[in-house]
Amino acid sequence: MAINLQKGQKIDLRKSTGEALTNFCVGVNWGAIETVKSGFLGFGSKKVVEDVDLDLSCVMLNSNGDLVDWIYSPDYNAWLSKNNMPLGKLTSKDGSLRHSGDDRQGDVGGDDGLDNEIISVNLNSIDQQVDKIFFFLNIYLNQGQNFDFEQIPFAKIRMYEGTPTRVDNVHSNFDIVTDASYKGKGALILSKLYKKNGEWKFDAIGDPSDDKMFVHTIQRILESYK
Ligand SMILES: [Ca+2]
Ligand SMILES: [Ca+2]
Repeated sequence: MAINLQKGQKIDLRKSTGEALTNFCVGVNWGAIETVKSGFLGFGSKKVVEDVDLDLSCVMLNSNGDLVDWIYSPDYNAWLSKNNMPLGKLTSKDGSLRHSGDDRQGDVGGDDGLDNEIISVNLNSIDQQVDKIFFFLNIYLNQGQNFDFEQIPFAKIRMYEGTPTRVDNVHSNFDIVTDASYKGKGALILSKLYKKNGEWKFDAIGDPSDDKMFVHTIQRILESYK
């Protein structure tokens, strides 16, 4: 049975058999914004779909809270390079974390049951000095996107065994409720994997913020969450 996580809940990474969960996917599933625009006197009503481009990223920190490695979109590399910041990439240096690639729309016509962006994790090959991994989600900075997390119909994070296109066994689900408290918020610190007494554990965070760009979310994590 999959565990349904509440905000702030901490869990062990163990399968129902008791064995450690070491190879899994961290996936985020979300929907596009669909509204019905009514025409003159009710004639010509039509459904309007607004694409929702969210970006799943993560940072890997050592026990002092210093940045060791990261996964975030290479789409910003021209800007990052101009500002002397580390360039985006979709695989960690140790090969233990791999991003499935950019989804720029979200599900149209309701939840399709598959995750839109996924980071595959192999805890056995993570660089020894990594102590915490934070996962976070940002609304892609684009002039065409003028919405916040309150308007997105659903957003969920889960951990499961399988691949980005095949779900074998769901370990845990974390429904991020997009309610009024998410108004104006463009970023979400989702969760962290962390080592305690040599064993990896998971913490469902779910904190929204009004960061305009993922670099601000990274800064927030380094300052307040390490
Ligand atoms: Ca995206
Ligand atoms: Ca989906």
